[in-house]
Amino acid sequence: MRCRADDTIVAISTLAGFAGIGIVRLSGPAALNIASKIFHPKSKKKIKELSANTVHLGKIIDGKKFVDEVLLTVMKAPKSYTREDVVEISCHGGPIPLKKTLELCVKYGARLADPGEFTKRAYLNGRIDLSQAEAVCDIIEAKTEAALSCAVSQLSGALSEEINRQKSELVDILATLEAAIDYSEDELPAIDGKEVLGKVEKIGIALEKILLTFQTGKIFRDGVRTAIIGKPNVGKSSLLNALVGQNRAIVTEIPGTTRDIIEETIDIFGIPLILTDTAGIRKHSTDVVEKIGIERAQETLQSADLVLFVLDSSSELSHEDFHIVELLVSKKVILVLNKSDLLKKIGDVSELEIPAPVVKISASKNEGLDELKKIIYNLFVTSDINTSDFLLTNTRHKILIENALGSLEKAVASIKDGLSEEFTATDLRSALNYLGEITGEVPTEEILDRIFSNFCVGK
Ligand SMILES: Nc1nc2c(ncn2[C@@H]2O[C@H](COP(=O)(O)OP(=O)(O)OP(=O)(O)O)[C@@H](O)[C@H]2O)c(=O)[nH]1
Ligand SMILES: [Mg+2]
Repeated sequence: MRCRADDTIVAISTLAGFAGIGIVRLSGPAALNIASKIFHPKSKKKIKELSANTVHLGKIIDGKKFVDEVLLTVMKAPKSYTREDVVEISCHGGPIPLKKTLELCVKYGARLADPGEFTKRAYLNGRIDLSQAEAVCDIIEAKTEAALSCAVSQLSGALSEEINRQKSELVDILATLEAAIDYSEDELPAIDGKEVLGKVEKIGIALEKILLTFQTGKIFRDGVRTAIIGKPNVGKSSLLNALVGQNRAIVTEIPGTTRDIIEETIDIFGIPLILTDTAGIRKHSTDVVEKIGIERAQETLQSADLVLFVLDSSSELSHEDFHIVELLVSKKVILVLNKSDLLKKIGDVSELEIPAPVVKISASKNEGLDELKKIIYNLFVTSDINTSDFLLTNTRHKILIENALGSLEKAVASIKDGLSEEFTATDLRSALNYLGEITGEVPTEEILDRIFSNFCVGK
């Protein structure tokens, strides 16, 4: 798998649009050669003779046509992101100069990079392992600073180190077992089954400990999909606006104001909360557009991790509130009693028979929101978590650790049953392989394609 690519790839590595600068990035054996065909440095130096890690002012030229004035950065193998020769051309950040420079690179022999291909090369060339490559994607997509901390810790190798520690323990046990299998009893002292058992169980405990961080890790990485649900006019859009801190959704005193889904992401003590405001749900609407809105609200509700069920505390519970309760089966819910600044008429909400925390707020007066945020955080983060410690955030890693644990359990059973060492060794080897897949020791093309296709082009 670890083989050097012989082609040179190119991509625009910055976001499409209008900006101060934009970067075209080349990586591969012909990077400098291609640059020499299109870049004329002001210093008149030869491109191939430029030292590593230097930046040069010059022009991109198409034949005789001046395309853009740029800065060209040279990095040489193996001291670059991909461990190959890399050239980064910082153009003016408009779509045309970038596209033109990209096309010129292709004209002189570069191939358009696939999504994530620069990072894939960094991995294939052994600069980072697979879990670190995956962390690069998480860094780019981090929605909060806490999510960034998790991803940066994974990039720095915190997860890989822990996995490698457990792998090395496994290799030690396997070495003992395999020696016993290969040599006769007279040549080697008998294996102490209890000692092996103790060691295997210790690895199991360490892996369980990593697994325990997953629930929180995943929430920091992916966020909580939160639907604001309630009958018309209870203040759902007002709540969205209050949480977002701006007038994002239209608020009026007319029931049925919101029709479409409105989505905004906010940061709740590090958790990305992906909030959606929805149309007020009522059973009997004759308005065609409102009906579609209600259908969308119900779909949003189904896919939500959390429902903020908003009630108007200044009016009595109605059959419409009870109708919504029927839609909330097996959902994580917070009952939000809005309009707490008005006279309370709502009565006892335990009649709704929803086992959910209750919070009183006034969306229009910005009251009770901190309390609501604390409740949300505590619903999802149950233990004291320090996001600078590493957290397991990736479902692929979680499944592999679970599989490894399954193999360890089988190994424990075979030791306890007094089966021959070969059985134990087979299970331990399979646990070792699962752990190896996390860091990508023996990856398949299929796994690599799946992982890197999630990246953006140019990374
Ligand atoms: N007094 C008071 N009025 C509020 C509060 N929150 C919202 N309102 C008022 O209630 C009315 C409805 O607010 P919206 O936020 O549009 O309610 P909604 O649930 O989004 O309504 P639909 O989109 O029609 O389903 C508006 O007149 C708001 O000003 C509050 O905390 N106190
Ligand atoms: Mg609304």
